Amino acid sequence: MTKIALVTGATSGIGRATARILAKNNYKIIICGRREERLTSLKKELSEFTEIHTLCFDVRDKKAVFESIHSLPEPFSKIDVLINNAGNAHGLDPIQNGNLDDWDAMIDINVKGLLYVSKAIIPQMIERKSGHIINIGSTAGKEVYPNGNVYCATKHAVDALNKSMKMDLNPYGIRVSAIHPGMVETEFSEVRFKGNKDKAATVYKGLTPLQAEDIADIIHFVVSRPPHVNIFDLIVMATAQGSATIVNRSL
Ligand code: NDP
Ligand code: 8X3
Repeated sequence: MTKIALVTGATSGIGRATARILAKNNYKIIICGRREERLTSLKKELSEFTEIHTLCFDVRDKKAVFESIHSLPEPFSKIDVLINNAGNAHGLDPIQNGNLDDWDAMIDINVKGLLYVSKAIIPQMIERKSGHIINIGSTAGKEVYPNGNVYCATKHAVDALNKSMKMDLNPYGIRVSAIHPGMVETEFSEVRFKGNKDKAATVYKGLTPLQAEDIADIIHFVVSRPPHVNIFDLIVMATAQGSATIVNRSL
């Protein structure tokens, strides 16, 4: 039977690559993000493979999150797979120089946004006693690095929420998985450095980083295991990366 997946942050990077792979693998997909024109063009691209529904909302906007998800038309209303992917880093400053707006953005998007979307969808999964939640964490949720402070804290929170969801949703047979990527070349660093493309490019200079498609492939693998198999916690790094701070720029 065709499954329905909802992907947050589908307008770019890992989320968009995930929507693409799931579309080619018989999922109906609800693609979410704030950039409506990108949602429209992705819908156009993927409609040759599957049915696509777009939801344009900011995950920080509690009301918009619940109204959007509760407004889903019947063919899309029963969500089998939720991919909590929307998120970004904003800034890379020592804690003493941190920008309060950056802190708010990261906490509101990466943690509270993930919680709002989950809260809007979990009740229907509980009712059906089935479902799968994929939380996109980060190696920054497993270790910290200089100047990573608040971003790392938000991804540690995602790691904790993933573990909590696994326990709390266990009685209902809902699968819960976290995927923690290392360096993936997406728009992530452009967002972190506020549109400075040159600075963003230096992050990946001289190494072969992960691509969004590498993570999307893994997400597809995780969601396509048989129902009794729950991959729970997965760290994925480029071969060139030894830790958050150790990168081999000759690979
Ligand atoms: P991108 O910047 O390419 O994509 C981020 C996505 O999140 C966009 O689709 C964006 O959509 C969406 N998003 C951001 N803010 C909001 C918001 N307020 N409301 C709704 N959607 C939002 O980055 P990645 O693909 O790399 O990031 C995806 C996830 O992967 C994030 O959670 C990130 O922390 C995580 N990650 C990334 C790594 C990397 O090195 N790239 C490594 C480890 C984890 P829009 O702007 O249209 O709203
Ligand atoms: C994104 C990867 O190394 O910038 O989560 O934290 S990193």
